[in-house]
Amino acid sequence: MKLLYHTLFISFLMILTACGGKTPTNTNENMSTTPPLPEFNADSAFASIARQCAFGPRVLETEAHEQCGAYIINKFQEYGFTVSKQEATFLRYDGVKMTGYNIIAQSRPDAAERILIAAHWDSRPWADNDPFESNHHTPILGANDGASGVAVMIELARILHDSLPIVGIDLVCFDAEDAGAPQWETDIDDRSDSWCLGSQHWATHPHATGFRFGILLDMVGGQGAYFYREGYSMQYASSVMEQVWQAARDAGYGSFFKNEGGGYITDDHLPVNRIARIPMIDIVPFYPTGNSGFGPTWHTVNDTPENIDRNTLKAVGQTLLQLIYNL
Ligand code: AHN
Ligand code: ZN
Repeated sequence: MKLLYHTLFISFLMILTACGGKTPTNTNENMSTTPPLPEFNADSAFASIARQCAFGPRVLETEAHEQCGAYIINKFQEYGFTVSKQEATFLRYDGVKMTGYNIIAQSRPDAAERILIAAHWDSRPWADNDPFESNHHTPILGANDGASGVAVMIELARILHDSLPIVGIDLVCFDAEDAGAPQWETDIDDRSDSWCLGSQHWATHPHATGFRFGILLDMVGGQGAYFYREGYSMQYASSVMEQVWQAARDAGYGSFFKNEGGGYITDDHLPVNRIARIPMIDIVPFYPTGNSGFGPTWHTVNDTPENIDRNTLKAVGQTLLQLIYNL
């Protein structure tokens, strides 16, 4: 008994020390604990990347695209999100009309205040940045370019389900981001509008109002990835960028997020900023050296699950949880 009291007393002293040595005046205030931040599971996110890629390249109007769409919808529904399909006809750079759909998953669909998190779910029909020209017309698996962002959102949905924030969270998978004019088409002067067709459609037909801000996830699973301050994100949503970079530091992943600029990227956040007027940043890697600014596997047949780095997924996913649970 004496030993127990002794131990309790030592414990009490340790708690006091942990509180900075201040004598507690209000037990409630001092004992109240913020619940620990849930852990983003990078293995689950990786498994989702593998699942999406197993269907094959997610090119519009293919069986793989359709099957993967069903998988994504199913997952969000399993985690209690309200899911809808936003169908559209897209006009590709070469004049070919293609049908597809954005996938919209909402928590608390009636909440007036909302956060938008998005990624594209289609994959590029051509590996036009592959070192081998013979691969240029091969569709890519897009493990990093497409599946990684969707996988992070699915893992977020799994976690959020257990403890829904008051603010509504809208996870939007944009279609038809990655069918922009291929590099071999050299006589197109303005190719920027040929990308991001699903987000262009969404920005003119948003499914909800009340968005405080948005975060786009693009290629968030690459090896050696660092996220720089992308130009349009700085231009349209610098305060969102500050919040996210701060959350990264708070979560212990600040080293992945650089303070230098990373160029201007035409991506799904651009129509959201310009047309829907929602301040949205792009978490997109920048590789200062190499065959592309987006890393060695970008738009090559090597954009496969084995070239994904779980540490990158974890850094981004844990940062998002840090942000969401401290809004
Ligand atoms: C451009 O290359 C102009 N934008 C890149 C957008 C993109 C493609 N993100 C993923 N794939
Ligand atoms: Zn791409």
